Amino acid sequence: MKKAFISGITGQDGAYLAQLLLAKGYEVHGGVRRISHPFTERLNRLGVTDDVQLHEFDLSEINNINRLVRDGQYDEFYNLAAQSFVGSSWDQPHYAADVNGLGVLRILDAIRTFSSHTRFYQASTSEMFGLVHEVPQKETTLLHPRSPYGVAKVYGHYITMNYAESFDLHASSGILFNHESPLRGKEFVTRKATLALAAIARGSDTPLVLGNMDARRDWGFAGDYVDGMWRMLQQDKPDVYVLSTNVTTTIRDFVTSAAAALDLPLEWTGEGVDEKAINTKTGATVVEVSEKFFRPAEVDLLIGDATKAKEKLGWTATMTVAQLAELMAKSDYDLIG
Ligand code: NDP
Ligand code: GDR
Repeated sequence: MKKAFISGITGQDGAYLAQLLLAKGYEVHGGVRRISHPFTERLNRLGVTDDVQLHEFDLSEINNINRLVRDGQYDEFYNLAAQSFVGSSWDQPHYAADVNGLGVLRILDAIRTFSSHTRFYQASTSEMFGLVHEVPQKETTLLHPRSPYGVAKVYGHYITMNYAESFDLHASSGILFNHESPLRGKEFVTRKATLALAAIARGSDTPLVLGNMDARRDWGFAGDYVDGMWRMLQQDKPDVYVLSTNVTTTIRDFVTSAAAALDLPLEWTGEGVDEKAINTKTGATVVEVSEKFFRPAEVDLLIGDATKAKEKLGWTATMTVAQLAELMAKSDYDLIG
């Protein structure tokens, strides 16, 4: 039986990956932070809480990481933990650098020192591409991050490659484009939208208030992406792979699809902060725009080229963005009811 450790097991991807590895017969361990309220909500929703072994873990705590890696002697270590909300990284840039950057080094150094057979996966991100230098973006595209989050993740990405090259570790980095699900954090734009739209469909008259509607993202389903992570660690050699759907969509179009799935037909008027969406059946305002949700620097366009993952890993995304919007909107409708 293989033994895996998932940092960030309480997060969206951690929960789906735990479910996938359990189904493959792994012994699954995960890292959790001690907090003052229950932290297994997502694992509970997938029905796997009792099947995983949880350990106290924090990316900023080097001795804790050393002990876990030394004592665990894991076959695979998936580093999914991070300060993952881009918006917060301007408020807490030092924390983002420490956790998302140096935190990766702490794990790699522990593996190098105490458990060099452990295969390592680093959760890198399309946010590293930032300013658009090439379309679509692939493994070799110039990195130009636009947030403290993205800058810290670039360090994590390169230190993973460096430890693989320097110390012959099986350490791979997945550059994953946005992936969502009914378990997505409520502050991210897709889930924020589906929760608010579901409430409106259930009778609420509080509009959804968003920021930049013109940004474009390449959105896939999280369940597909954790399968890609696992495939990376089954290869003979470590490497870098992009996972994406190769389709890009504006925030506005995602919201329109999610609203349509809840029988809320939208008509958009105005521009910038004056833009809004009206329900064409009732005339009620469903979406408004506020300066408050714009970012100091924006990533305008993300669209990935996952050809390498398809050829080498046999991986492709299975869900379209319209299917994803519908899945999330209907799930939140049921959740609220
Ligand atoms: P989530 O925000 O859902 O989960 C983040 C996880 O990290 C949580 O389990 C959280 O724990 C944990 N965490 C945060 N800070 C620390 C810390 N200091 N020490 C230990 N654990 C910590 O993120 P996702 O599941 O969506 O993403 C997983 C990873 O993939 C992240 O690294 C993210 O940056 C990256 N990524 C995500 C993409 C996406 O579209 N989802 C795309 C590309 C990369 P707690 O529950 O206690 O807060
Ligand atoms: P992102 O996801 O920054 O791409 O990072 P998020 O959903 O937060 O933003 C996507 C885009 O939507 C615009 N936007 C808003 N975003 C939020 N959160 N709230 C709003 O009200 C709003 N209005 C417009 C943003 O400006 C942005 O352009 C996610 C995270 O999962 C990262 O951890 C991961 O690395 C990347 O995806 C790939």
